[in-house]
Amino acid sequence: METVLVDRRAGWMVLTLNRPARLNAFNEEMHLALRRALEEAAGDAACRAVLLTGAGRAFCAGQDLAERVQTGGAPDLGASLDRLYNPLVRQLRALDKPVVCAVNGVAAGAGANIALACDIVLAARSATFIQAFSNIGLIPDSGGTFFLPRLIGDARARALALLGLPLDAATAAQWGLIWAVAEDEALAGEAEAITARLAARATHALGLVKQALNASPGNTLDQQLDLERDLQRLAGYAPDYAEGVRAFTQKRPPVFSGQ
Ligand code: T3D
Repeated sequence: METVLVDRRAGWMVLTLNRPARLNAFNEEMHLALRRALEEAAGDAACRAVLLTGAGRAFCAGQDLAERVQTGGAPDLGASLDRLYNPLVRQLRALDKPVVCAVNGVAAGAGANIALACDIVLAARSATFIQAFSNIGLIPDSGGTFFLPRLIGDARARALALLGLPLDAATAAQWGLIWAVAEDEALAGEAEAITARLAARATHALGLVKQALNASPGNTLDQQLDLERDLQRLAGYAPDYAEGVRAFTQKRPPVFSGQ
């Protein structure tokens, strides 16, 4: 069975984590399959947006703990982060096209934080987000200690990380952890509509938007203004900017090539 299903649509791709019996927990094979699929999306000019979701009743339950039952010496989890989780988070953030995450059910541990690494997160009303790490004696990884305080503030980040309790989707949206909630039966359709809309937009510019926002937390205002100048220069040279202005002045919808 494929651990990541790849479904090519007109201008975009759906990647579905596919280990439903284990709530799509990550084993090494699924890590590598997801990385390969994202590389393919990155290298394919015809793919202008990505939708990430899970098969079955969960989005992803984080690391497959069946692989971590200790039979001998303690594992080096730092090495696992270095080799598998951290490259995946970096890859999602660096992808120069938007990634939508449709959280179709529970997102726990690294599964929650990989969702947060995506650009737009839409969750089913029944979905929950669990910083499950401390429940098994670990700390939030896959960017959790970076994303959580920036998205929802230190007080809420601390409580989620220390208590390891589920956060329902409506509260996650209300707190600003995610973009929005959809009714369970509407989630796939709404996520697909968002992804298709993104795929028809000025892809090159959207990649630059990601770059600017990714850099923002570590920059001073002066540094960020300089970065905006540099990226806007690139955007201004691109064909889609010319098309955007032309379409505006001709009072018609733009037809972006993605360039
Ligand atoms: O190790 C490293 O490389 C370092 C990196 C670590 C990153 C991490 O993600 S650490 C955190 C790992 N994840 C967790 O601790 C979450 C564990 N799972 C849960 O807490 C619960 O399963 C959920 C809250 C996610 C869902 O609960 P519930 O009651 O809806 O389902 P369930 O009955 O617990 O699970 C259903 C099945 O999925 C069950 O299998 P079974 O009994 O039907 O054969 C369960 O064992 C399996 N499952 C769920 N999560 C995992 C899992 N199997 C392996 N690994 C899992 N993470």
